[in-house]
Amino acid sequence: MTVTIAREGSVVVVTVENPPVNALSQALRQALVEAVAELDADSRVKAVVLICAGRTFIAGADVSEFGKPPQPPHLPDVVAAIEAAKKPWVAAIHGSALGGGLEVALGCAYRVALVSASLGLPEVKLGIIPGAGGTVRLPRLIGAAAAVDLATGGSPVGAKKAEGLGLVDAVIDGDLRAGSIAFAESIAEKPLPLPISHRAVPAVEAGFWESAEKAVAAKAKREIAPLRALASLRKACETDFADAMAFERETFLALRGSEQAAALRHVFFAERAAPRPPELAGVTPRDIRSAAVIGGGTMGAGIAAALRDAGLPVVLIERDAAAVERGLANVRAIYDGSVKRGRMAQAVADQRMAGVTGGDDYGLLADTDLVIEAVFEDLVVKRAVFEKLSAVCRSDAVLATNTSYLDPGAISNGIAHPERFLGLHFFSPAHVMKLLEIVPTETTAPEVLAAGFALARQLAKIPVRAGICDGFIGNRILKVTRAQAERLLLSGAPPLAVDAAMRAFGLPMGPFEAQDLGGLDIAAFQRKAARERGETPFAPVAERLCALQRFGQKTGGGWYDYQPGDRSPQPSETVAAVIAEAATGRPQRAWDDASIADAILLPMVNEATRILEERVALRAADIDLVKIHGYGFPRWRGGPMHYAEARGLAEVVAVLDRLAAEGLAEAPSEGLRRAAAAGGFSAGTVGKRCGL
Ligand code: T1G
Repeated sequence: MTVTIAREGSVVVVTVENPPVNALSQALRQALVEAVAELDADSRVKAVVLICAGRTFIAGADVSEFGKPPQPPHLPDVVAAIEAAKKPWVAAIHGSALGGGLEVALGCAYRVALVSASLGLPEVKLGIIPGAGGTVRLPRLIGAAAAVDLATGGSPVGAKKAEGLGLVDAVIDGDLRAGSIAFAESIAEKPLPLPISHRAVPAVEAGFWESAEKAVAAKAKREIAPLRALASLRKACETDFADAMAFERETFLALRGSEQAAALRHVFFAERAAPRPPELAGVTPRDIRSAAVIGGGTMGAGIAAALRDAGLPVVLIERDAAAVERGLANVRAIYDGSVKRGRMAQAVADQRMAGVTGGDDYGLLADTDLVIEAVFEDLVVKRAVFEKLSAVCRSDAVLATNTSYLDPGAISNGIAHPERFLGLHFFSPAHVMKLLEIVPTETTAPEVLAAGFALARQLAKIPVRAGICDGFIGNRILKVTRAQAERLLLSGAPPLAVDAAMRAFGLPMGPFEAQDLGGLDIAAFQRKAARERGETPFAPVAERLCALQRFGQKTGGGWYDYQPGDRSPQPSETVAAVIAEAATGRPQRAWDDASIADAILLPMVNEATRILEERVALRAADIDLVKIHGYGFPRWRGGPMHYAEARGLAEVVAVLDRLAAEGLAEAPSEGLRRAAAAGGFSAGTVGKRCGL
């Protein structure tokens, strides 16, 4: 970490360099306070430019320091020192001025930004609120309404919008350093502007806070921080600066130690580690500049759109001209939907669509870098596709299957250059869902696996390496979720209660509502394949419902009944009768939300631990990312593995032992008992049995 001071006439440029994102470590805070004192004492200095080296302005407090006691100088004091400086400080922003970085900029007399810069207060995404005046100075500068949007939503704004809000004083297009020095020279002789902390907050109309609270609560759902940020903003608008700062700091420190903050920090670092798995360090990925998708159904069209959204030209292959037209129409429908929802301009949609070429001739793929197969989930059908691809594609092209349940090794068996093959498991809708399970086979070359991870970065997806087993990571755990949900039905908890309990835990919907949305026939198809492999999937009620052609919303009834045109689930007498019959002779017990959640979540953790033991997943955090980005597990819980660790694995094992004794779950795995004894899932505790 360095802070360098350079003279440009009467303007001094203070350059911060603390890679990778100029986070406000203790050393940087100290250096900034010293720079203020030094420059205040230098009469030759008329103005100061604060600029950062590297890819971004200060991206906030150093999140990696959050687990430790805060060290002085504390950030509020650093900001106050800059604000009280005798010379005007100009914050010169490029990249992202986020959190504490924006708070430092709010301490400066002026802010200028490169046109490509962004500014924001993302603290709520880490389960905290700004802790150095963000909720206190921002409303004084840009008004309460705009401040509420920024601080409770956590999303940044671009430089132009920031200028419109009055958050920055000028937008610079070109050389930021030169532009900010010129700006500093232009204000150097002017009287210092009134410090933001001394400014009054513009009044708000009656009822503003009440309606803001409703809106923030609706968006935040169970996340605590957004409403706390709102409370701090209101305090800032209704009391004096000092009281408001004290309130903000107290709230910040309280949240910093909270479970939600710990969970969101865990996810923050897991998401940053995911694209760079240590096992691929130093491996150069194969280059992907062109792509193709085989199959224009729901998944194929979504994958084609995701590739186009990343700027790749796409060829969409289908078996014949009519199918090609249907496939192209499916892609077009995705863009039409985005335009209709105001998420994309028509011109952009047309440009994206123009980059999709349809065809039924595999010869079109002779020079394509990446081909992703997304045809019907049948081994014979998929193998036929790869036989053709194996013949026409370059030996260094990357060939991938989007299978969700079949063995990629079996699909690629016999193709030429099998080292160019891997599984890329997208989640529906593929152009929206962030998760990408990357499934190498025994022969996948490291540079091809690395290409999968690089593709994920290109598509702004969260990549997780998954080993080969039935359902990889996510769907394997989903099978346990569904089996546990059925066990609950047979022991006295009706679908409505199970779904309500899982929503109360924080999931967007319960297991039965989710199946009705996706279709019970999908899981039935997988169970059939599992039985053919000699497995005994547990789904006694679902099997009976499928026999009654109750496949969910699409058939007007599944676990629930649905009125035509109405997606709200209605309890079903038919289902209740099927459950009663299947539960005959089984012990019934009373269930509440917590015990239902335990009976579903803890067996998921148990299965996830087996997945770790078998190295189908390499890190517990990877499993958390899969469940959060692929299955709606609440981010603020940190994922099932983090949740279990935070709760205490010893307690998890004890509850599972009790459930197993009642025949309501499998007993804890050896790996889970070992992790409980070791106090966590960290590397090495779970895998000992495999000699890892
Ligand atoms: N602290 C520590 N490390 C950080 C960091 C931070 N704030 N931000 C990023 N990193 C690390 C990250 O782990 C990764 O490390 C590397 O930098 C590159 O990150 C008082 C208390 C800035 C938009 O929430 O949003 O200020 O994996 O891969 O895609 O009010 O990082 O290489 O070892 O994400 O170019 C508020 C969080 C903090 C911003 C760059 N600030 N960062 O994105 O790179 S709370 C944030 C980001 C706060 C005050 C409060 C992004 C980025 P490694 P990356 P990127």
